Amino acid sequence: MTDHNRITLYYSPQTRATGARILLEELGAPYDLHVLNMKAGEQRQAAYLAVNPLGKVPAIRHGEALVTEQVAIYIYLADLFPQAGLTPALNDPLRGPYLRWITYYGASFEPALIDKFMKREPAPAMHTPYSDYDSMLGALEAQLSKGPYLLGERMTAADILWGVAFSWTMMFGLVPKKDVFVRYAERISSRPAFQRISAADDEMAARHAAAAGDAATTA
Ligand SMILES: N[C@@H](CCC(=O)N[C@@H](CS)C(=O)NCC(=O)O)C(=O)O
Repeated sequence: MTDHNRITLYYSPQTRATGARILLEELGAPYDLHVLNMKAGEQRQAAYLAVNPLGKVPAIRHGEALVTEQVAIYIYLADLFPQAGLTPALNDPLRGPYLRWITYYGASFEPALIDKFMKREPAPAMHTPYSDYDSMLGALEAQLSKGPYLLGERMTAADILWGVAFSWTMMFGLVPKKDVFVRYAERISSRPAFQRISAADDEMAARHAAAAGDAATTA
């Protein structure tokens, strides 16, 4: 692996950046972490706002390219390391469905989830980007029922995104623990990369909480 492929991942534990790190591990990609302690508010300081004006992680830097938005990051990284086999090639018939379902995450699932999490009265189906929550989740359930992966027999980067997402959204009670979702999440969460990064995240999150606590006491 040549050094020009080295990625910097702007990172905070137990966030949406965790999935991006799991993907990097699955891809066997060389990467460095630029860690932000969100409990200390580092994501809202000028240095990071110059990277992502929204103050959100994940973001990656690869050479001159800066990429934010996790769906874009997944597509970018999986394409950058095609030898890992986690992205259908441009001429693969699965390429379209792959882009459809990976994009569905940011364009339909998350907006629906945030409305649910905030207990907001959703707009009429015609005015939301996701129709209504049940239709949005039902379409996903129908697709996953074909299994074992989102695109059938082949695991792709989209499964890392969705597997991680189902793990945390079921944990927070935002998505019902239906068998199909539970089995799917387990398929991804039982993988060594997921296990490794989750354990590392637990330690990093504890260190961050302690550091933020110390700073608050000495302030
Ligand atoms: N649209 C962004 C959302 C990323 C996002 O919400 N990240 C959260 C962590 S899970 C964050 O950085 N929050 C920090 C903050 O807003 O202070 C994406 O898809 O990457």
